[in-house]
Amino acid sequence: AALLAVEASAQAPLPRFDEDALLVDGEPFLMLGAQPNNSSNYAAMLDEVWPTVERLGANTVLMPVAWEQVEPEEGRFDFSFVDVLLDQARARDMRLVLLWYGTWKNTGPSYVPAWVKRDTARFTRMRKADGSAHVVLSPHGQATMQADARAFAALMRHLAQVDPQHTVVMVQVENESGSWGLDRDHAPEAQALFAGPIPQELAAGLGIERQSWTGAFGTRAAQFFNSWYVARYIDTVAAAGQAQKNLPMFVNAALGDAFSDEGGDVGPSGGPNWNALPVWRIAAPHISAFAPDIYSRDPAAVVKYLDRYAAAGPLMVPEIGNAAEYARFVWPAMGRGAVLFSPFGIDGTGYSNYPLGAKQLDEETLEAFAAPYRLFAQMPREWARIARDRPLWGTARGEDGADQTHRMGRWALTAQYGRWAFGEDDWTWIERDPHPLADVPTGGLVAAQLAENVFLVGGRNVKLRIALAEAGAGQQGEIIEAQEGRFVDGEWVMRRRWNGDQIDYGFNFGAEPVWLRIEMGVLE
Ligand code: N0T
Repeated sequence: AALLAVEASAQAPLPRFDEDALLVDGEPFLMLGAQPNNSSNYAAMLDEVWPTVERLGANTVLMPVAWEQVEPEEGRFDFSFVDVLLDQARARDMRLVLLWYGTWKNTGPSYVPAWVKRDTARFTRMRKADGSAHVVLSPHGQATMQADARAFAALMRHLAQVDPQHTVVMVQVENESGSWGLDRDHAPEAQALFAGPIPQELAAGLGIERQSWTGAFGTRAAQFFNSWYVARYIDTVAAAGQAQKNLPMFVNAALGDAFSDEGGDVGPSGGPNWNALPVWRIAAPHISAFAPDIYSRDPAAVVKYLDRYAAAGPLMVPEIGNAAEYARFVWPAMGRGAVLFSPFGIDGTGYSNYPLGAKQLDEETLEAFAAPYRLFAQMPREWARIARDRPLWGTARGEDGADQTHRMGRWALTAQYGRWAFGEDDWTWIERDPHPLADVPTGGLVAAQLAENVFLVGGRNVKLRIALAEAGAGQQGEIIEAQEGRFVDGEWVMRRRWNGDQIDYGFNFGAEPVWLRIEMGVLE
């Protein structure tokens, strides 16, 4: 029997993308992620990781594995941390996404082994225009690329041997690649490439004539030149890993301005910022997803980032600030079919990356993320299937807290924030205190249209109204019924009906998120 079990698990299908859905064990899967702080990737730290991850209710941990830790001396590999991590994750029924900290970590080489840092002749750094060194390793460094690819392939070979059940479902290759503070390498070899034409593959992929970099890209020439070579390099590393174990791989982006690249605020030059994705997609065919690291607290910018990255393939948010106000962005992310959402800095080490995230990861902050996670954790696979198959809408409270309306078929759905459950705004005959959340950046909902008149809605700290988008003469929308419940194995299971006060003034979602299945009708 034990042998049979091993054989069965050895045949577990590889995680893979099917269109924009992530299949794990052959079925759509939603990663409710938690990313610990940068230096928690040691066995001695894991006791300070799991309690916080579990408080969040995550089902997937995004954990760094650093080149320096797995290849401390050239050619000698040590995967003992990976083994401990796998054991402890399995004991908690947790999936893993490994983050390969190699050549680029927030662009810099901080996580490469000391033998790489010291040998600047073999492992070349970028050069500024005056010839001086920039700290970032050059994407033109063939020796660096081969060494990084070899180490990464060794990691993936190890996973092929020790993880037949695919506890590790995805791998992030490098971290926030590109270069801050320098647009491209100016070493002689790079100068020569930049003086030459763009690669034929790039011209063909973009459907343009082969021409000079500046002819093709104007003011973005240096950025896209760097993007091409960084992406080709990372694709080589990813391919070397996939030859050992063919897991889906992704890259993450330190983001520039959400709305425009005109001003040159594009994040680190060469990284997978949204404006460089057309170049990245051609250069890096082994990368399945391009993922935004979100540290903007401006809801309009967050939604813009989500739209841009959702348009470029499967949407994944491997990092978002861990302050409470970011938690509401889980709703617009899920409403765009996200397969991963993960706040950054989830552990009990006490480290805070404020002003990016929370000053302190206190109970109230954790609860802001844990509450929506409890909702999706009721049916992560059911939700992932619905998200793949049905029209969706997801929204979070904006800066001004104004109502938001979205049309789904014949229906207009409106989200309202900071309202008392009972009564209408224009009631003047009774006094009311302002709602305690009137000015608090919380609240949001996600809706899936299951059938023309049937919606599945989940939300928190939000009131939902549904009305006919265009009511004909004498027509009005009517609630046929609203059931709280969840899907189990594709079947809806009701817990209770909502009626009376619970729906007379909109569907009121409070602090504890629930799923509602709402059927509307037309009264005429
Ligand atoms: C993130 C995290 C971690 C001009 C920061 C964000 C993580 C990395 N970097 O805590 O280091 O490993 O991916 C960079 C945000 C830069 C904002 C600069 C605005």
